[in-house]
Amino acid sequence: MKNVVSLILGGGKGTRLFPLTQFRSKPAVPLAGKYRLIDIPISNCINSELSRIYLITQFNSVSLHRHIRQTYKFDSFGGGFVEILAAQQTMEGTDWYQGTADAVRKNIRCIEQSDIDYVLILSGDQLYRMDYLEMLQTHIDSKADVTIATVPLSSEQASAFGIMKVNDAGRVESFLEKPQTEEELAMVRTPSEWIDQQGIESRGRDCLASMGIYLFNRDLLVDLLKKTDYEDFGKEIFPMSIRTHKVHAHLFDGYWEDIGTIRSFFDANLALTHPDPPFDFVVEKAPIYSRPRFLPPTRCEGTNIKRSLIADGCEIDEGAVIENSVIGLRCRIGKNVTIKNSIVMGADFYQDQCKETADDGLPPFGIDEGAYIDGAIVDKNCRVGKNVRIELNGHTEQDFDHSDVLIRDGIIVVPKGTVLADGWKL
Ligand code: ADQ
Ligand code: ADP
Repeated sequence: MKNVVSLILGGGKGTRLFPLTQFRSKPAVPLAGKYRLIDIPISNCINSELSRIYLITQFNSVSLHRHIRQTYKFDSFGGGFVEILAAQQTMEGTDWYQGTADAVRKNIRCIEQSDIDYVLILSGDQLYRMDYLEMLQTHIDSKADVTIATVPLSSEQASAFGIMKVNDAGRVESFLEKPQTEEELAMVRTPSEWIDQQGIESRGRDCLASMGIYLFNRDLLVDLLKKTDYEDFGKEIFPMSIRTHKVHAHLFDGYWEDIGTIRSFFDANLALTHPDPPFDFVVEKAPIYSRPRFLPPTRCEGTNIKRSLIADGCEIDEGAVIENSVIGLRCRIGKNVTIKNSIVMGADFYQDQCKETADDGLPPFGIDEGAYIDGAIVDKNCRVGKNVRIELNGHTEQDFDHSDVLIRDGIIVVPKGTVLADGWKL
């Protein structure tokens, strides 16, 4: 589909994912032990035969740039590409992106090329599998100017999303970004009978949430961005354009998770360890791509592993117990270590291949003998010493605001590169 160009918005600050976003942008946050969040929308594009992809970034984007450069190389015959558009000073302006629409406006030249009819706008921080060609079909069939992908949610969940009300034909009649009160919500509810009539079981859900996935007719998008100074799609462009243009909804009822907070990130990762996970990486015709790293298989020595994902290149020693956890790349786990209900992201390199850290007297990279970890996210390149105990034990967020280790949304987070000496306890 050469007349569709995809723009992935990867430039949000990611403050609610702090400290995972302290040194990296949100789309570069590791997922499921060996992927990064950005692999999801890019793989969905490739699997939907959309291979002209721009990625808009602005914060901490070094590791994101490296990942994209090393992963997504298309052959020179198909015309596909993944190109990064970082915020930069130009002759026309020196501002950073002020919001999602502003980010697209500042890169408008990319979509003004003559052979583009449609622009697909995506978020860089969501976990879902979607065939965007089905959305394009809805868009063409309904002769829409803009189509918004939408998922049914209950009223309790609605305040975190853009909510829209549609008419019988699926045209959006009202749109409110993150309605906070019952009065606001009442203006944008869609009768659950309408959802049932579309062949999707409403199960009491009567709110249609925007998934942050938009398909625009190119000329309209260019026009809207040039003639207004609106900065945000949800807050400004949609509430305004539903009056003047044909905005349609494309209903989606698969698994879709916005990974915007530490809690949603933690829950989405651990859900992948279930025998019947809500998001399945194993779909032969629509794989999720990532960087080929050519790492050796993981070696386990008398380890007890239950309901867990173990990525490539790990070494796990005798007596270790791993339950309901995600263990990332190149992770070294010592003797008699226990890891439960946790995400351990692994390491960017093997310690013995790095001169600076090979013999510096600190605990080795990974999790050393006898350590106990329950309910935590241990970011990359951490060095957890012997018999360290990382567990909540009744502690709250405030108790540890100034410590090396933080508590966010009830989850312990050990930031990237933290060293915890032998015997350390929370
Ligand atoms: P939010 O997720 O709150 O709601 P936003 O913070 O604008 O919206 O983020 C959307 C995407 O744009 C993210 O991938 C983010 O990284 C990126 N982004 C944010 N600011 C940016 C900027 N200045 N420059 C470049 N990229 C930027 C949105 C919609 C809701 C919808 C939810 C669904 O506004 O209507 O329901 O997504 O998750
Ligand atoms: P991955 O995709 O496996 O997560 P990255 O491409 O993000 O890894 O690489 C992570 C970082 O680790 C890069 O900055 C890379 O240069 C660095 N790195 C890799 N090997 C070594 C090494 N032996 N010593 C120090 N840094 C290394």
